[in-house]
Amino acid sequence: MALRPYIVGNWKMNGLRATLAEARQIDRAAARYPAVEVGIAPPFTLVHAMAEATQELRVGGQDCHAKVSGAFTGDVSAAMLKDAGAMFVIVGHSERRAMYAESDSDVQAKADAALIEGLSVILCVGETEAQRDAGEAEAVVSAQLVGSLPRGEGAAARLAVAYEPVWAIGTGRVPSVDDVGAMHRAIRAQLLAIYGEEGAGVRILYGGSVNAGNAAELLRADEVGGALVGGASLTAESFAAIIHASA
Ligand code: G2H
Repeated sequence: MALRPYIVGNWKMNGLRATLAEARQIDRAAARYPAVEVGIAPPFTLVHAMAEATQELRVGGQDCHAKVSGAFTGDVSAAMLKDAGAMFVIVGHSERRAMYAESDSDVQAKADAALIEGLSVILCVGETEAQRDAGEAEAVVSAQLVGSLPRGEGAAARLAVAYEPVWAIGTGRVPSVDDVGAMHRAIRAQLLAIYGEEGAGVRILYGGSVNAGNAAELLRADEVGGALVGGASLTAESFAAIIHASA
């Protein structure tokens, strides 16, 4: 793995079960592994406090609105995330795409807005089980990349792509290492085609039921530059084990 591994916890809507106390412990664990970059995307309500309470962690948002401000009840802009202390934002997670009908162009607008505000971006892509069974996985992911990758000047330098097969999210099922490697190679080829040489520096994370038991094997797959971790990032013990496995 040529690039520094990037291990990011996506706490989803678990800001009561996972708390700042857990984040502080994860922060101490991250300090023991300087060769690994560690991030957590907590619910919005914890972003500021977590950024204040930790030293090593990159703190991020799980989504943002594409506009800077305005009458968008319930939404949070990239500028507001930045103001709260966030360093990155996840966009295009399949839960957002499915539950809130976010299109590729919506995701692209969010990624562009985040980059303009100085945040880094983790852009999620991934196929459903039906699409994989139909042999369409690579075509689906390719179309998502074409439609949602940010294209502004220097975008690749602050971008990571997370490959998260929808059928592996929260299910305990993971693709084979060969399948992960094949998809990550295809994503790399597309990044190079779109960004030229800069595409080589974009980390491609694997996400979907990563845990302390499977992390080391998944991280060895071709072109896997880290992991986006949901359930197993909610306790310091399991998340620290994943950080250890990536080091
Ligand atoms: C996939 C992942 C985190 P989990 O959504 O982005 O969640 O590890 O719980 O499958």
